[in-house]
Amino acid sequence: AGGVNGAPAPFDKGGVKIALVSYISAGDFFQAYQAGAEAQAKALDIDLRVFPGRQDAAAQREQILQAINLGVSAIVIDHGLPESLGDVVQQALDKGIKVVAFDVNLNNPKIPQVEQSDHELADLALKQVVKENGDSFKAGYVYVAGFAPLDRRNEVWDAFKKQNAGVVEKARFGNVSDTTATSTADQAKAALAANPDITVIFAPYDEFARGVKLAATDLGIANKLKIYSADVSTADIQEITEPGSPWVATVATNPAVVGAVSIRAAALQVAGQEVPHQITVKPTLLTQEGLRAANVQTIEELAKKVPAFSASDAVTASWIPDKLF
Ligand code: SR1
Repeated sequence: AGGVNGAPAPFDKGGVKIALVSYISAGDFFQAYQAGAEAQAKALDIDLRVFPGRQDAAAQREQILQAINLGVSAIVIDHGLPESLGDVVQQALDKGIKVVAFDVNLNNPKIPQVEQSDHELADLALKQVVKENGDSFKAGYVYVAGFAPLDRRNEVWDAFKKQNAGVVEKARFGNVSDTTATSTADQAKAALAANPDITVIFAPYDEFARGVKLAATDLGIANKLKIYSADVSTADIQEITEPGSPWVATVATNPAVVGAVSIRAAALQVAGQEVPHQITVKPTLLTQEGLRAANVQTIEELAKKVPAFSASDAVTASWIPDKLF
């Protein structure tokens, strides 16, 4: 470890141990988030210990205890169930370990919360829904309660339905597991077969949208359905832009940028510098039409065209390299 020139202690010497403890590792979003965290850690000469998520609350608790025992200086907690984390997170704080939470509400003033402005994300998606479908249609909605970002997006969906009496939610389904897309596809197939009048699906997680698209294609109804989602990846861009795709828009950040921001929030705290309690990475609306017109095929191409996909100005400092992608 050589450290970072001009950085405050302990980053001047390098080798600072930080843990990334995830609840979910499967899927494009979480893999890109981890890759971004790793890139930012490398740029800061951090010894990043990654604990892969298995959608298992008990395993995540155990991993936090392991990280404490490893003597890390900070822990980034990526998703999880707040009720099973409170006491182990408190143990970390009591030992002077800094904690950052991404998309899990730990409700502790000492823990900065990173999020993608989920209310704005859902609002942008639903404005696009109205632009393309009017304010009167039959909808399907994909949701699983208990995940902070999905719960925040759900608040916006509930308010949207109240404000638009012509929007009727005919079916609600969803599954979060290590096979989210295929399990959601099975549920979507049943819901769409039972409700042939559904024309719009709000699926605010890319694995959900991928599942619904699979179901619509299998049922041969892709041409009468429009899917609106959250998140983006290279694979998503290909699914959105392919001919005849029902996936017409998504609202997203670059998850790698969010991963990098989470590590920066941890590093700043370890260096004894100020970090805001609420850290937001703002999402951008990406439409099928816009992606096709710009001939964008990968997340790297997107990063070249949309500055928000290459970097965020959240929690930066002069000593932190932040041009990573
Ligand atoms: C199960 S929660 C999935 C969401 O977490 C992140 O916020 C991503 O945006 C994804 O949609």
